[in-house]
Amino acid sequence: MSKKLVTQLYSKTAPILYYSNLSPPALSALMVAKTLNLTVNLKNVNILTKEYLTEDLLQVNPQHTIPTLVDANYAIWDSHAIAGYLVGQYGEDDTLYPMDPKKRGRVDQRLHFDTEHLFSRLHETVYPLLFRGKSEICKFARKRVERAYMILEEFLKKSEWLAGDNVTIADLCCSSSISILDYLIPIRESTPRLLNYMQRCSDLPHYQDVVQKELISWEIKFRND
Ligand SMILES: N[C@@H](CCC(=O)N[C@@H](CS)C(=O)NCC(=O)O)C(=O)O
Repeated sequence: MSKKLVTQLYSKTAPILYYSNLSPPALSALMVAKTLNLTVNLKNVNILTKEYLTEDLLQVNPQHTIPTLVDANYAIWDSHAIAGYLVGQYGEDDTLYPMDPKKRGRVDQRLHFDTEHLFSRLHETVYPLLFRGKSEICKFARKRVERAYMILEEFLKKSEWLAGDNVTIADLCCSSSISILDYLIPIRESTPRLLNYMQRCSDLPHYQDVVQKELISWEIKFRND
């Protein structure tokens, strides 16, 4: 495929972010960039039509995953790796991704939890709805998501934010996965800390203009189908 991807908000020197508004990891990467006041050039990729298989992206990232960031001659992918890179490269300090090994270890653990539990459960929930013509979420997927909510509730008994007393990239990454999961399988009163946490996340700068805004795209997508 040789179709050129569309570039939006173009700035000559800013990093390029291969992006989709239906991709929670892409929302996380954008939220991290915005939190750092960093301008990125968005290249919108339609994941529903597998536009991620275009030559453009394959040359940069053979794994062809969204998000992918290209900063001059440096390319990096996986939202969590992008988040850590952006803080190291453009952050004024290490608040969002601490250098202290124990604090960083805690953040890294939550980022892996996002990959292993939140995103993978989101994938198994959404994939059948988007690509296999299913109209209902299967019981097994629902149970696994609810189990993930309970684990998050346990995390939040230890600290106000997912990896400590202040916001880190763990919150910026996990909250976008959780918000889409919550849209599909609502968080219940039985996990009050998680409900309260998501309320606080919704007050974070850029949560509204990145994640909340895109939840509307999700609603439109599912309403139209
Ligand atoms: N762990 C990755 C997951 C990325 C991912 O799987 N993104 C999906 C879109 S939400 C994608 O690119 N799918 C296309 C593909 O896997 O080829 C991350 O955090 O960036």
